[in-house]
Amino acid sequence: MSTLTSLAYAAPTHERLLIIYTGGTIGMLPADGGLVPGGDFAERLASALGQLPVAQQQALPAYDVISYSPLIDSSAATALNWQTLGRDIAARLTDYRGFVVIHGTDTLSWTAASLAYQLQGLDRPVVLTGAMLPLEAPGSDALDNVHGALRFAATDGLQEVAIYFANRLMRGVRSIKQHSEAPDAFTTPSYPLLGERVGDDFVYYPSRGLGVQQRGAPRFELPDYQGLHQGEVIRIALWPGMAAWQLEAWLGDSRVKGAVLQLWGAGNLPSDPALLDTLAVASGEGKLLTAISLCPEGSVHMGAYAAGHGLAEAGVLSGDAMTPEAAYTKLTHLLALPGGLEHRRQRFLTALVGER
Ligand code: ASN
Repeated sequence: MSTLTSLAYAAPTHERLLIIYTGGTIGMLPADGGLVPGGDFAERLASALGQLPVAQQQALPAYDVISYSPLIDSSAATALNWQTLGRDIAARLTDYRGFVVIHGTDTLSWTAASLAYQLQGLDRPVVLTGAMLPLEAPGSDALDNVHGALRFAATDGLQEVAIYFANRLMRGVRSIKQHSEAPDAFTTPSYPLLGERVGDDFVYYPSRGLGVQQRGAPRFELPDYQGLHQGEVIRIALWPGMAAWQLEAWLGDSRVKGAVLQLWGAGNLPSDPALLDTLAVASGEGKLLTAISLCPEGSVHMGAYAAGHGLAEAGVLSGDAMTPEAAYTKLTHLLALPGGLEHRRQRFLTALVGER
């Protein structure tokens, strides 16, 4: 981590935001082999924000900036990057009124989901954003996205990890990246927007926020994700004709501790009993298995069809309407915490941060 830079005017830190710059297209600059994460983000951001109309500049909260080192393309992120962010935010929590994480879009929703589990009971905003085009590129979405993220990160009442992108504030643990090019690259398939930009106003809908749904003192869980960042949790998406030996090749590996299975529709498997046997063996070995749908919208209802019956008996936990991100990071999180299989299974089925 490097330089801390402050906006020109002084404000006590508890009235300020902390911006954590981790990399991503938003800050990238052209190099020989293509775009690479660029430095001097605080200065570049200040000059971009200086292009906003004066009234909007005046409405901006004061902020400090931290830049991570190395800056990464978020396609390189692992659970250890999620852990670093969780710990850095937790360590500075009461120093700042809110946090903005500047992140690459490829895995932004994964980081947001992980942070939600780490920062349970959060009492202030943590808003992640990024951009589809670099800050200085013509027609870039970067300035609009950071502007909105700053405004929402200074919003009283927002008490959770959220994503701000293309005028929309979304629950982090309910979001997915849905488009590889369009500016509105993120969506929340199974939860309404937490807020949105309407003209020059940034409107938060508190009745949809976590603050009113489940509250208590912050009860952060910051376990060590070491040992869970090199493929120990896997994600398997079905395809027509998937064979049991293929499932076995993934789940039979002793390094694998958990798996997200993406099944057909409402939670159906091909009718090969050997597939269910393979799942039963893996869960019998103590592996944490969950099923979600391949469809981005809707839930799994294990057992609604004969083709999905038997999953629960094989020890597979219903992931309901959870996103792959929410299910995967939750498995990682629960596996990193102390506790036995039954405790983990119970917690998986419990809504911890509005993820299900
Ligand atoms: N590859 C980039 C990243 O995730 C994509 C982006 O930020 N738009 O870092």
